[in-house]
Amino acid sequence: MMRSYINRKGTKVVVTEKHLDTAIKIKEELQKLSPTRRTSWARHKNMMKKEGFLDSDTNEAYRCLIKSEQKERGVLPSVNKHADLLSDNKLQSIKFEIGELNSAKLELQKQGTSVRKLVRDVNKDVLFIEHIEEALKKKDFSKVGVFSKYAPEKYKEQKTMIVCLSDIHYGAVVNLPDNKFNRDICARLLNKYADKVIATIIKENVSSVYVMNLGDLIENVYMRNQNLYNSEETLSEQIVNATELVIKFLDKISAYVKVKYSAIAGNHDRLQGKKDSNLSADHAIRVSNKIIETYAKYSNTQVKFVAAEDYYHSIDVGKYSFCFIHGDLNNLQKKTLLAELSNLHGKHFVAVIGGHIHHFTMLEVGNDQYQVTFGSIKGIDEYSVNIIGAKSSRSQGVVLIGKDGFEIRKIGL
Ligand SMILES: [Mn+2]
Repeated sequence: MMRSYINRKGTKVVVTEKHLDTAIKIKEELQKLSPTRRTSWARHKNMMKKEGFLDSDTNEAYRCLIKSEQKERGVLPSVNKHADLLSDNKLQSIKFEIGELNSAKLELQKQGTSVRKLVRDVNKDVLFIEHIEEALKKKDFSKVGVFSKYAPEKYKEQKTMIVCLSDIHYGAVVNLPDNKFNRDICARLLNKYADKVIATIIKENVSSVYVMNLGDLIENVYMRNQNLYNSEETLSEQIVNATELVIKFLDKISAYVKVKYSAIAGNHDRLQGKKDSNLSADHAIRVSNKIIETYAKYSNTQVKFVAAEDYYHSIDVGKYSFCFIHGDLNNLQKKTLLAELSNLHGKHFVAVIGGHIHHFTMLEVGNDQYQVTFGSIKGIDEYSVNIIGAKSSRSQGVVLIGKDGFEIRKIGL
């Protein structure tokens, strides 16, 4: 069937199948470049021209035609199909657009700045919230784990465990000989971590778990210019989908013990890349926390959400106080940090625990007092290899607390 639309002059314009193919692909590519998946139709028309289609338009009738055609075709093309189209040189205009983004550093920075400005504007925009709502509608939070799989032994000392989640970087794509990472691998690793946590719960007779998220939940698409090319999904999708993985993680553990959850923000969670220009509380964790809080409130889960400050949290277990930070705003290798944070918050911390540097370190800075960094879920990336020159294994970490002591433990993944 030939498809057509009415142009501005009131003339009926018949378009070919090939026109529609190309128009849809270009629309999708443009949407990928936009944080709210909006299409710039003026740009679309220009790119269509470059592809040799002079009969496209920017008016409502044309936009409706493309939209209905997309709907009719049902499925949105996969990422692979996009890649095919690009590698087959089928869409020169898209290659040109991306090439333009890639080519000059100056141009890139200019693009980056305008993208960041857009993000800032968009954050205040109701569209961002709509997009989150849209992404959330597809989720099913009604299936909640059953709290019956395990009972701690009564005659043994029952322990508490703080389970840290750090530097998940959901949405990052890494393809190095030493490390592969994407959303599927991310989901598998979190599942594996949950299994290890459950094994520890049973082995150590743990009766309650506090899951502490140390930040960098998402990779973010606006951190560094390169992130445009090494990440998948839009910002809002990353937040929603990463949060869903956290909920699955909490859900799985909460089938064994009661679970509390708190989260603080890392540098990658900032909705504006540069730390000095970012509003102090404008971060992905705020959105993610709201989702988890709502989930905990309205489902009959054993998970309890506990609000933390944006960049700091403390947990008291028995006589011990633990301090949590992401690690980008403080230097965890500086031996006076624990004392400084204790002073600042008026608590005698036995340990300050962070992430950020993506590998496990433990520094004893006093009598049984520690400064600790736990590793990442993401593992090494091009950035850490080329720029920082650091390599490290994937790991997370837990703190086991009993009556007479605590143990900080690295969990390899
Ligand atoms: Mn990180």
